[in-house]
Amino acid sequence: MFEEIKKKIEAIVKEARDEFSSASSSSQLEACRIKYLGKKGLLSEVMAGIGSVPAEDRPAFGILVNALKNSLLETWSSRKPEFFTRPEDASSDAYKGIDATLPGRIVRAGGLHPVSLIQKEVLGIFSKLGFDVVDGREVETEYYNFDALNHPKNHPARNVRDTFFIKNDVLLRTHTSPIQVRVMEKVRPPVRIVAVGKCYRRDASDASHSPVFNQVEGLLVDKGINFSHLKGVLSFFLTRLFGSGRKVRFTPSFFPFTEPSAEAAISCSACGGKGCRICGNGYLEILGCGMVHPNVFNYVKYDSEKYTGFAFGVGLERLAMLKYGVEDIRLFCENDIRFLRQFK
Ligand code: 2U9
Repeated sequence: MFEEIKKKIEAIVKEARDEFSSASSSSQLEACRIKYLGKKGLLSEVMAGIGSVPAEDRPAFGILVNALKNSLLETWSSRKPEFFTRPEDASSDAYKGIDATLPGRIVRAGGLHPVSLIQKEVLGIFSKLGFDVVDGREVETEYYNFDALNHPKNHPARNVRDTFFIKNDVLLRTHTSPIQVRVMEKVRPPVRIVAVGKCYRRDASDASHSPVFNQVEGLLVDKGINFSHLKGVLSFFLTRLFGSGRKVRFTPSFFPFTEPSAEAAISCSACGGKGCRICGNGYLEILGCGMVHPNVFNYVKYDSEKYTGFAFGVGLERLAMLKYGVEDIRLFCENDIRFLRQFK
């Protein structure tokens, strides 16, 4: 009985060896491997018949089948490298219809939006100076958006044509300043924060206006803070962001929440501050700033005799436009991949 099975196995192995030897392509060799050595192949079938082998012959049967299986595996693996296809072997079956000399497909990694990039950079500069980054609610009350920031009751910005009102007394914040008011209500001086987030104004959109934009505002309150601290911090910030080759200039301005108030500008990169077609008078306005108005301190119950502070505000889209040379603010929200791909 055992002799019979042994002969049968040896016949299968001989046949397999012949087929492995005559295979002339990797797909033929693979077909042979599956036929004889695969999970449902002929050798597995023979092995499954171990139950019909007399008990005393089973160990010898197992050893024989395993030895033959291993020798077949060796035959197969010795032939396999012959069909190993290299890119230049374009005539092989594996490369039919494929031009292996073509360059691979480039997988593009995503990048940050230019406004996120500039936001990161701005917040990074102020964080290193010791400012804490804070954010807050986009839906605000009239009190935090206007009253506590010393806007008179008849201020034009309170008008429904300038501000998005949700209902009486509730609106979409027009600046991030309510964040600072809320922080000051909770924290005693010294305060050193930068507030960041989206703001909303009912502006018709054009190349330099958008009804939604992003702001960063800073606030520093302590004993003995004066205008030279403001100039020092903001000159440092602008030089860090735009490079030491640019001059920084402060000119008087007006905001309800600061007194005195100023606007900071940097010299135009094209003309170096002399004045040209791009800038007009040689300088590009970047941000607003000033010493916090004592009325604002009164609202948050800070003693304005004891503490002084400076504040500033900057639009991130404007900064990104100046830094990256973008001429239309609307490009930032159009999601045009050809535009966005230019930033990394
Ligand atoms: C508190 C007190 C004072 C924030 C300030 C400006 C000047 C300013 C504009 C820049 C461009 C807004 O985005 S923009 O249109 N901002 O000019 N912002 S001072 O002053 C504050 C803020 C909070 C409690």
